[in-house]
Amino acid sequence: MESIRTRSKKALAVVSTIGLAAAMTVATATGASAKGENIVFIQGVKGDGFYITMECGVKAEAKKLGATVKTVGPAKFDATLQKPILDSVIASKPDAILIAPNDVNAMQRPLEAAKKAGVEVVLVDTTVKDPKFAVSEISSDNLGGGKEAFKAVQQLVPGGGKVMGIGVKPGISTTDARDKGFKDAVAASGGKYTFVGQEYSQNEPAIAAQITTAALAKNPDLKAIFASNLFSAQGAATGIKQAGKSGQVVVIGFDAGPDQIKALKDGTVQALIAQQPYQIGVDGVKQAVAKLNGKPTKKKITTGFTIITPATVDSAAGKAAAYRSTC
Ligand code: T6T
Repeated sequence: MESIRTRSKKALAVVSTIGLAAAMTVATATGASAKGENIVFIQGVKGDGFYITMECGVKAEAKKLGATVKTVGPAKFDATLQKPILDSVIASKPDAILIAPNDVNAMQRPLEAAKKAGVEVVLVDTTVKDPKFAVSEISSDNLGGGKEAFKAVQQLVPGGGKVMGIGVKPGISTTDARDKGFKDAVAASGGKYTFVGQEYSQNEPAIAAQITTAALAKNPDLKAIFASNLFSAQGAATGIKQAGKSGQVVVIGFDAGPDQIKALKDGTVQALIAQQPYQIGVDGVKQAVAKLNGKPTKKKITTGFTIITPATVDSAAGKAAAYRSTC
């Protein structure tokens, strides 16, 4: 005769088998409607409105497609900090990563290693020297963006004069292309404008502010500054204010974070070139999921930008183009 204990053990076994079957049904059902791809988004740097907005797009699209996504990023825009993060992500064996590499050279081999380890790589925003291992490269037309910045200078300072650039640091595909686009456009403009130099902020607003005040002391007749990313533009605006030159020197900034929108409204900055980071995030997840499901992918996707001026900043288009600080 079975003891109560044995019987209840058996009963328990039946219950757990049913429980397991039920759990398996749920897993299968989830798998059928969504494959549950495991994606990691590695930002260019944490706490940057551009990548925060991109993360919002990444999360929204991942939710829509049933993928899981985790976001990580270095504390500074610096390949020596981003590489170990990438290495540990590869060790965690996700299905795919979306990454904004911090340097065209330094991140090349680490990303090739990701692909070799079986992780699909989608390059969002920045790229590397030879991106052929990547599923897709998704970014703004950065060279064109630099040229657009110079067109804005031509409109705002039609008489010509001295102009300069404040970038981040050499080796970043995006800002290098913007800086080049601006400089080339100045050179092609027939001598009315003089490019007095390209400086680098190291992505630190305080350094961009120092560069600006020093440049104004050296060239009191400076007419315009092109600051090719969010933190450079933020610092350029601070420098202009510190020098008491608000409205006297034209500042064109790339990106549209809250501080930059504020500077535009208070007249320190005259135009912002807002990218579409949310869309880059959406497209990044779409490409990763397509690849993982054997569907066609696009090697290159170029997203657009919106030029925001004081006249358009409060319009629906201007508001939609502004970056987010939370999702
Ligand atoms: O301008 C963006 C991004 O496109 C660039 O690659 C790095 O700087 C930003 O993140 C803005 O801070």
